[in-house]
Amino acid sequence: MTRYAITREVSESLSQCELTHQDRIPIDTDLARRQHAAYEACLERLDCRLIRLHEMPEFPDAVFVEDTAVVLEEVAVITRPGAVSRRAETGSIDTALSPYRNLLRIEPPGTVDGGDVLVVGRDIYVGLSSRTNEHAVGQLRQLLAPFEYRVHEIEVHGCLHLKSAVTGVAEGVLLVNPRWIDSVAFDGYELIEIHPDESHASNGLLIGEAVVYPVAFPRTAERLDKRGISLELVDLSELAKAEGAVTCCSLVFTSRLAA
Ligand code: CIR
Repeated sequence: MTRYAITREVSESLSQCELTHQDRIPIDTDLARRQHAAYEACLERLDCRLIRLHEMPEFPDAVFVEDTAVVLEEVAVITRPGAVSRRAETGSIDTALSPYRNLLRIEPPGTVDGGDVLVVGRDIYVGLSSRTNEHAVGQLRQLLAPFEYRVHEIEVHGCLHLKSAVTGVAEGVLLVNPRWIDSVAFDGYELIEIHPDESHASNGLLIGEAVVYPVAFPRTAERLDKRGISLELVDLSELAKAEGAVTCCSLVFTSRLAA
């Protein structure tokens, strides 16, 4: 099995990104590119073979490839992103994924961003957010029924995506911000709460046994470290100004196919 990570170069136009819960502040695009390159190097250290897609200069948010697809073991679902400005980002993702997975697609009026889809084993949690609607949840349920996934919907408040509020950091262990979701939905998992002073700290990217995690949240990092979770720290300060985090910048999956 080879582990792959699809990434995309940072767009020159990143400063014109969509913003929902954050104010616009200047972004240093060159620094964003260097930080993104360091993130890619981190993925490579974690044994990912990179599939680097070309920049889409006219799409400020195209670096956030996570929102364009949900890649499962058996199939991948090409999303229909909630922001109209991001809809056309999916075309090249479709092409990049097609050698590795059969592709299914979300159709209008469904909208869903991959950032709202948290897959934990056979359970798929879908955040109802400003980007993701119930039509898309219904379509996901139908499309994935043959593969025996359980699709659950979760209300998300105060943040962009479900995965801004909760991500998996080890088998059966979730990192959560209880202010943005009702963690009762995740009864049965071991929950680690973020440090209350670090509201954006609940997004970590689990690859194998390690978690790619932002340097920006040392107090929550300490909690993870105490729990024995191995962290690979990255600095994504510029992409954070575009409301991005560590899961958003890649689509990680395994395949028997060697490209
Ligand atoms: C957006 O609003 O769509 C981008 N500025 C940020 C997307 C971040 N994606 C993610 O968390 N999955």
